Amino acid sequence: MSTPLIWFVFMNLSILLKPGYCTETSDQVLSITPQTQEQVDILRNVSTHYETVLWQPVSNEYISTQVQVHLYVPGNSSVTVKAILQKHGITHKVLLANPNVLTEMQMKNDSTEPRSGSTFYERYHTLEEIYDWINRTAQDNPRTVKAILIGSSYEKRPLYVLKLSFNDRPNRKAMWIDCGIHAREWISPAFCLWFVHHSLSFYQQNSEITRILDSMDVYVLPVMNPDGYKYTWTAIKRRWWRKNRSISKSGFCVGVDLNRNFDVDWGIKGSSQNPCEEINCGPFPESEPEAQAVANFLRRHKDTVQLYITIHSYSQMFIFPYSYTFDQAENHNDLLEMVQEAAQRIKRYYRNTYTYGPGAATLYPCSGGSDDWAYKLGIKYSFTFELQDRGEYGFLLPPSHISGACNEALLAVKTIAVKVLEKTQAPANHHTI
Ligand code: 0X9
Ligand code: ZN
Repeated sequence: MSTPLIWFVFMNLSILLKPGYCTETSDQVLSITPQTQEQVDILRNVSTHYETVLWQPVSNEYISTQVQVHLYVPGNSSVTVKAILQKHGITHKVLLANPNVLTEMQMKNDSTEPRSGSTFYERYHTLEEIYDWINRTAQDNPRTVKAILIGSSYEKRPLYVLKLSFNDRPNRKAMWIDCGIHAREWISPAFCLWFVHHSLSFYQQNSEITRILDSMDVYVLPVMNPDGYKYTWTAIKRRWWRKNRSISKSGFCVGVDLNRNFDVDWGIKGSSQNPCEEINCGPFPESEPEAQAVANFLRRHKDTVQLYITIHSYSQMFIFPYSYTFDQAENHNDLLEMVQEAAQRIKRYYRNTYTYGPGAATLYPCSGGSDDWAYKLGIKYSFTFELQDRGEYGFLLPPSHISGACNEALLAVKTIAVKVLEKTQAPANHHTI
């Protein structure tokens, strides 16, 4: 070999061997749509036997033909996983080529960076920051906001609900919004903060929020799963945690899916008794202190709470009961009309698409969810919102998208709450002589 050729080979080798050069070794999120039952089986196998995380669907039992799967593949499994896919003719797209960069972007709290231009509500916050915000919000608004301690988490963190109450008319009705059941869905707590901020800033400025707050108290639980949320902030590889952090009896696995732990058809569909699984329903209904605290509070307030909304992500969907059965809810048409109107307004104002319908038929059949439980408790207007996006960034929605995602969801909450008022408020009292 001539000297220049040796140099050429050597120099290129040194580039190739540089750490991080080879994209095959970085973490990625793949999008795969299985075409046949054989491909479904292979994907199920890959997601259980290799170090991967299913972003969507949440559990491999929901993988089926023609349904998009979003699979997080860490760098060290990348070559093997892609080889298996290729061997079986399963094509994939790279959804996110560098999720770690996006994760860091979400964690970067550039409040000290004045040029960032984003407000407090346009950033994601650590659990400690959210607790501080809860305290500050209650302290700064003593006449309208109260922080109510409704219980504590498995790791003994407090569960605070903010009660927004703008007048003290007798027989006031109420609505409830909870966020952060699932730890990795960071846009959800961000929405609860956004909603409270909007309520406090636009009462008597925006007609819809004014009408709502004049007629209802609002209970907001910003983080239902504080232990899980905290955990997702502690290391990049923990960013995908979904459940709470309770240790199973065998001590072998951690975490119960709080949205499978409610006492409605508990443990039957779309859930697992295996504590190692993402959709573990726990040892018995309301076994988890977080679910029990919410259930106890709602049981105590069931005569006033008329509207229940629980905030999740991602996929842009408005879901209503039932998820545990394909039976139609008794007020199905009212619920459908409400979400349809919310989706139409979002389309009109923000040009974004939300799908909607009863959970079992629209998403998947599933027992133990908080929406069905609240509905069966008697809260006849009960919804699960799945916020942005539809998989472009998934759980890694950049901070610059928070305002868009939250404004859409806010419009939906207001649309539905106003409709609930129209359906439930007694018509003006005409005095007869
Ligand atoms: O599976 C869930 O808990 C929710 N989807 S998520 O991707 N955020 O995990 C949907 C819940 C819908 N309602 C019920 N299953 N009851
Ligand atoms: Zn969720």
